[in-house]
Amino acid sequence: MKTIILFQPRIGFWEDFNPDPMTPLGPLRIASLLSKEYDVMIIDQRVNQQWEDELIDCLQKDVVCVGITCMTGIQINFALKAAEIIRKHSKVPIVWGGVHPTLNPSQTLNDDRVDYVVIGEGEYTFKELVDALDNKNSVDGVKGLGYLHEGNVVINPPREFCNMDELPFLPLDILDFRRYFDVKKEIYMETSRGCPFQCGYCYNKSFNKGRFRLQSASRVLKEAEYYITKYGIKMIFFVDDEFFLDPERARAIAQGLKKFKIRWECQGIRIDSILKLDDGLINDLVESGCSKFLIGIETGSPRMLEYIKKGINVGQVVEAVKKMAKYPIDLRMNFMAGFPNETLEDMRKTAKLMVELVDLNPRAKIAFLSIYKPYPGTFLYSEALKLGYKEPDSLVEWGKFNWEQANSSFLSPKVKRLLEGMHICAYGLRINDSMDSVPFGLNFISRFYGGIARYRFSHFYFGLCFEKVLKKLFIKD
Ligand code: B12
Ligand code: SF4
Repeated sequence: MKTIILFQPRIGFWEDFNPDPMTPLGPLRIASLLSKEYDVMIIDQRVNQQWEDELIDCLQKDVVCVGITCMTGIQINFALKAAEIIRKHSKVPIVWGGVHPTLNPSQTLNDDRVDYVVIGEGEYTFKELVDALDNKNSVDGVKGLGYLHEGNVVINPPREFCNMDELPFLPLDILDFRRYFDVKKEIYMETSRGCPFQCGYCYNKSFNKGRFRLQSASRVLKEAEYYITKYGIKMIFFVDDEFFLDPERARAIAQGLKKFKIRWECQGIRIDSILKLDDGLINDLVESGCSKFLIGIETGSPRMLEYIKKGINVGQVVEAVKKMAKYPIDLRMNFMAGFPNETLEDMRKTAKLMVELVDLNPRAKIAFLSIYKPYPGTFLYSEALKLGYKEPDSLVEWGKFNWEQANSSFLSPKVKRLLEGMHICAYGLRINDSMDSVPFGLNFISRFYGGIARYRFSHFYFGLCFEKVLKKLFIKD
């Protein structure tokens, strides 16, 4: 059997705090169509300190190609380092896929550590590419593929979206099981792709062309049952961008999950979706083990909510967070600051709303206050360009795009300092979070630190920011 190597690069420091790393869904999904005909090896830099040796060893086999996944940001750096090693030890083609190569295919192809780019959903495009490479056939009919031909970038016509119900289950057997599912027995699953909303900072409009595709409830339940019974999974994290767009589907999933006695959480739920959930459905969610929603609120400024096209207002945010207070479901709220044209007054409103919401509902905590960074294919990216934002002009430059730093050129030095302070101090507003993914010592310090963080957000004061110094001292990327 010939070999396909799939490489999952590291993303950042927070991975060090998670006892069970996230399921590498991108690589597993594309492996699912190949694992019967090829020996597919996933090398995951996040779980394997010896990844370099493992990579070099694997390259000695009869390898058809190496696939690398990556999103925008420092993950690109880790991916480039791996690609360099591959180039040094082998002549196999290197295929890049995932969000960043999809948003920026031509520029990605201009790096000499890239041979092919898979644009958008990768399952069928990668399968056809692998078959073509294996059989030494032309790739010019492979939809959704980008490559260089005589020095010129060629982008084939786009591929139609796949039918998610027809995708095989994840081939978990190709993973070293203990490395992923040992502690929490938690798996990541997707049950839909895309989202019809238009948020100005989000990859969706460009990546998913605004198209929302769902798996049926019965398929979701079959897949969940397979992981639970075959692998002893006790916790599912649904990574969908918006899980509740079809409430009847959500109800059927919740009702079907009850018998398994597991816990589950979901990543994507909008404030207006929460407002539409009826009591019966929320009770079904609770009885089926749903214990956490991650919600994007983004900003406390009505002006900014409108500008970023979030499609919600502050009144709805307050109402939804209050509504959920009577249910045993944790809320983890995401915020952002540093948008183009955002003023200090807008940021002050965000800080104020964060504290207000945490007070409204004892289960509501801040997940992150992210520093807004523009990436291609979004409305706010074009807004940033109007303000003189200089797009990174190579893959290497995109790898310096650090989500933890405020370095967009449209921000003043004062605002940059403030944002980095807000970003790091927001971790302190997670106090009393179960923090199950954080070591005990850090959990203890963070509880103690909560009062300071709260003071800072209530008074919009991020001066004398010793937190930034501590982060630099103790945390590596
Ligand atoms: C889970 C998740 C995470 C996890 C880790 C993800 C991982 N890959 O390991 C964590 C929590 C760590 C995370 C962190 C962040 N994330 Co995130 N995350 C997600 C989320 C919700 C799901 C990812 C996923 O598994 N999807 C399911 C898989 C199957 O989809 P996929 O990876 O796209 O794979 C398909 C194709 O892309 C392609 N493909 C993928 N890889 C490859 C490789 C090859 C070789 C081929 C051929 C094809 C291919 O085929 C796959 C099947 O069709 C996505 C949103 C989403 N719904 O996808 C955001 C998303 C990827 N995250 C995003 C962001 C912005 C972040 C953060 C910056 C958030 C923040 N502000 O702090 C940080 C990154 C911090 C850092 N230091 O860099 C953005 C990325 C935007 C961009 N331009 O890259 C997304 C798209 C969310 C959004 N709404 O904008 N994230
Ligand atoms: S609701 Fe979420 S996934 Fe949908 S466009 Fe807005 S940010 Fe993106």
